Amino acid sequence: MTSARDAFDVARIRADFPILSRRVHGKPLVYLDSANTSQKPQAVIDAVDRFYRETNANVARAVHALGEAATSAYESARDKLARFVNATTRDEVVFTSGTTQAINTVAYSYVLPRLSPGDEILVTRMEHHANIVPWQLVAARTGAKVVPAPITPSGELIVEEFVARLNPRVKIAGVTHVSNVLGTINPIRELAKACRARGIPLLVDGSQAAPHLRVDVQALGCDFYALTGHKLFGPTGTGILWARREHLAAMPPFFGGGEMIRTVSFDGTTFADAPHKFEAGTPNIAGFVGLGAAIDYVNEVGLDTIGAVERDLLAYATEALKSVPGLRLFGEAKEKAAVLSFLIDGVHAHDLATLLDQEGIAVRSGHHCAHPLMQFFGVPATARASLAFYNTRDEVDALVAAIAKVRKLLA
Ligand code: C6P
Repeated sequence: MTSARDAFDVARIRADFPILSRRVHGKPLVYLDSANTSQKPQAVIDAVDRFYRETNANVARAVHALGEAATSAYESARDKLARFVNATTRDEVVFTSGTTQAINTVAYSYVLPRLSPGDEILVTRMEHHANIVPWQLVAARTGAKVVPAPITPSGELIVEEFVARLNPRVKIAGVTHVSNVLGTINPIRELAKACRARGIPLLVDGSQAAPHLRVDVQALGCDFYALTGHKLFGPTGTGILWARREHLAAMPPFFGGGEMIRTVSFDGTTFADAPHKFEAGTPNIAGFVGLGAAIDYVNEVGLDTIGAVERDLLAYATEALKSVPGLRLFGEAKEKAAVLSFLIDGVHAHDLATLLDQEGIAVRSGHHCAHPLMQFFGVPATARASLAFYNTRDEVDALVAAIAKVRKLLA
């Protein structure tokens, strides 16, 4: 019997992504930076293009034909995202500009009113700044503090240590589903269960999980789930905050303006129900139409297939990189997504990335918006290759060959 992976036709998939056939510095592009932002299939580009050519109008405020068509296209993206994360209802899906806005919404609207001096917000040492800094900002206003749970040298969260820190002062916990630097997949169900048993809400940063894993917020048992559309093969400036209905109902709006109100007078304003009370102003309508198309595309390829293809690529790339002399790999969790951070002895990550770029290979170098994690490993930066289902073993080979070239030059 052929497996989903064997039946996978990567050439056909790659043909769906026009940018993958371009050349960079005269070489075929090898795009290994999908954790930063993913490339977009033609179906997404077409959906955005078609929206502007045929349907463009503002949403939720015009009764004319275009206004209704635009509203229906925009709201149908909400239905798709609600199904994608298995929300209980579509009203649990708040459109945001990305994960960053989603987490800030929870920080200011849910957590800030609940914080007192001495309270704590529990995160982990592997969080992206988007899941640290918003908490620090609200903590600074209230005399609360942000506490990190430790990780192992192989990049796994120490679950017992996380659970041990869930004391009554903790008003929320925030954990990344998948680390953008290490690829570690955190045991969200287990963490959610521990949080729930103590009445502590859990926010999950799903930025790096949603493009690779099946997300089921009900099965995960978390309270908030944030994701970003541009890593999910959709347009930039899109994302969602999923939250349990009861939380959204209890949260005051964070941003005020048009289309989030019920009535406004100088004596006071009443607000629309969730999710609209969190969506002030004209949203990124075409972006969400494009994100809806991206969800259709991902569903068509199938997350199980994507998972199988990427697991295979990760195993291949891990072995290949480990064979490079002087290469240090960061993040060897048992449960891991296709993200490989590394350093080569004697070579700065930025020099490595710059020279790889000359070979047409796009990797990211730097701190990856994870300073505390860099501090943990005692390095200022790493190089990072992040893979998607449109990558190939040949591209991994090209990376390894280019690293060998750089080593000869610099190490
Ligand atoms: N990580 C990376 O190269 P926004 O910018 O809001 O779409 O996503 C922020 C964000 C939040 N959490 C995690 C785990 C992330 O990885 C990111 C974005 C990119 O790793 C850019 S720093």
